[in-house]
Amino acid sequence: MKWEGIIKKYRDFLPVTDKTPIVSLQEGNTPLILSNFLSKEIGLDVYLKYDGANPTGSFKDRGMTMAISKAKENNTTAVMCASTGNTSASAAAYSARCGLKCIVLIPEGNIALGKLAQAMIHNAQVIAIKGNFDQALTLVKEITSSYPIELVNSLNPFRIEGQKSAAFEICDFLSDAPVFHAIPVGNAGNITAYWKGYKEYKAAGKTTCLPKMLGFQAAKSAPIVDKHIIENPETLATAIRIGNPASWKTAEEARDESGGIIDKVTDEEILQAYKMLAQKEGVFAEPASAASVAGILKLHKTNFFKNQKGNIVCTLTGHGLKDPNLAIENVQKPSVIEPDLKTVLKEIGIK
Ligand code: AN7
Repeated sequence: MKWEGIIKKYRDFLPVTDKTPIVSLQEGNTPLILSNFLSKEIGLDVYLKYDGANPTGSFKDRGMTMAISKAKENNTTAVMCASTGNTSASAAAYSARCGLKCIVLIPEGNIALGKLAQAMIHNAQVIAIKGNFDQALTLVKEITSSYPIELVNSLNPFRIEGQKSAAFEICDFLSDAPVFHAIPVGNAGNITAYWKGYKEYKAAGKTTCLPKMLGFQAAKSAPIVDKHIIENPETLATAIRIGNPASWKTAEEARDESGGIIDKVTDEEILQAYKMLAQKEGVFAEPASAASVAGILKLHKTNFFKNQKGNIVCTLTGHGLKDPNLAIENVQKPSVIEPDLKTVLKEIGIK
């Protein structure tokens, strides 16, 4: 089958018309990988929705194809976002594809190297603020509400519309909805989008059930779990270093309507899951993505999945290459040796 991106595939579920110029990089159709290690460990079939395999390396492309297509339809000339990195990379790429000006506000020093490189090479205007994501988003909201610049953060409803396509793909692949869906939570747009997608697919008769949504925040950036705004959020998973999520309320709705939970995982648990995915599954996802896996492992320890059957899907939201520094910091450095046969053989344990 020819794959032309999520808008063409799921057009009946999306607010597009014949007049919408579709701006696409053929996003979506990402792998749903059965995790042998996690399935054995937990006793249910655990699938990894590897959205790092999208064109710019994160799930943001699903929402961005919609937001940018609609911006073009409305004759917008400039778009703007605040970002912990992936939104800015995606906005910059889709803007470049259709000749839009793209302005991004990022928290200085807290965005992974790969994401910064992407925004810059796609020629976005990148502005680093001496503050955090929440402050950047406040500024962007103010500017886009006063000037003719389109907001492309997930407060833009077209972003959520596009992102719900990941839930459709999972249901199409499994022939029904999973029993549990685990997902990292930062600004909470994605959990909102998945829940909307699952509900719409069921209403359309495409599935028979709905999953329980399991959201996971980083322990020191967990406003929804802690029930208050975090002024100075911290975590090595910089993608979800967010203290006042824009979609807070709809994330709680997804949790409560689905009978799920939103919990938190420590940086140590995130790192462990991050390494496990790379070393036991061959799947390199960025640390924020590993929060979903860290989360189900945490729940497993409390017997949460005991006597449960069926599938768990974990969304891996971004590619591991986004944050090369973190990978290198957390493994043994290569040994440096003389370039002769004897020394190399000795190094690999052949006498
Ligand atoms: C890899 O790019 O907020 O809960 O500005 O990059 O929908 O915010 C990124 C978020 C999870 C959290 N995993 O998703 C941004 C930004 C990765 C991410 C999240 C993000 P939301």
